[in-house]
Amino acid sequence: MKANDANDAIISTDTGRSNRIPPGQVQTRKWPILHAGTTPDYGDLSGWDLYFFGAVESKLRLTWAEFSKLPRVAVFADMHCVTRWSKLDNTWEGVATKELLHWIKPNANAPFAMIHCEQGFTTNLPVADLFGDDCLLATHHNGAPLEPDHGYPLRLVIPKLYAWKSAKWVRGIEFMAHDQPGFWESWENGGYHMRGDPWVEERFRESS
Ligand SMILES: Nc1nc2c(c(=O)[nH]1)N[C@H]1C(S)=C(S)[C@@H](COP(=O)(O)O)O[C@H]1N2
Ligand SMILES: [Mo]
Repeated sequence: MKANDANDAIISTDTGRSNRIPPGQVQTRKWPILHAGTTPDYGDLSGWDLYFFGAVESKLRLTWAEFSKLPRVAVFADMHCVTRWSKLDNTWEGVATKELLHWIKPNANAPFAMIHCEQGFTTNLPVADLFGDDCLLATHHNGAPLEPDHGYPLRLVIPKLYAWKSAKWVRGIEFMAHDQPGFWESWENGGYHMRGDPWVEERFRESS
């Protein structure tokens, strides 16, 4: 899978702003690595799959070979971590989350999703945000395959929400009628926001 397999048109939404640094954030030139737990060690990807389940018309399990055949996009986007760094000018390549709607049909009464990753990491977000025009399941960053620490072989990228929603090492997407906290959203792990819009500083959940 070569970097230039992506469509020529690069999708970009938030980068058209005159100020690209959200309130309370500081620009970083480096690319920090941030996650709970350890970096999964993948051998070959023959046992890898991506599972769509929960409130969907029919469940779907894609192998790596099947996922690799899906049409690809490129997205130019900024990345904002709730710990206050922002990394601008990222070009991601992979499969648009919207592309998956050709294959799965989430129930209309299930407006929330839970992303499931290696080692039990989870994060929740609204389905409307998951299928945003600039959202993708990314395999490449700035022309190179993702480094293991940054999510190889596959990470979610949701540019319009804080980066903890951009889950690394994704293995499943669950559709839910009711919102549930994921890992960082749970009270034990900080009580981060159920949505997480950086432009209005949705950093933490309301504690009531
Ligand atoms: N599986 C997994 N994905 C994760 C996390 C994590 O703990 N586990 N942390 C999130 C957080 S808090 C941030 S800021 C970004 C950081 O991505 P990076 O390490 O590629 O910079 O990954 C997100 N994705
Ligand atoms: Mo983060």
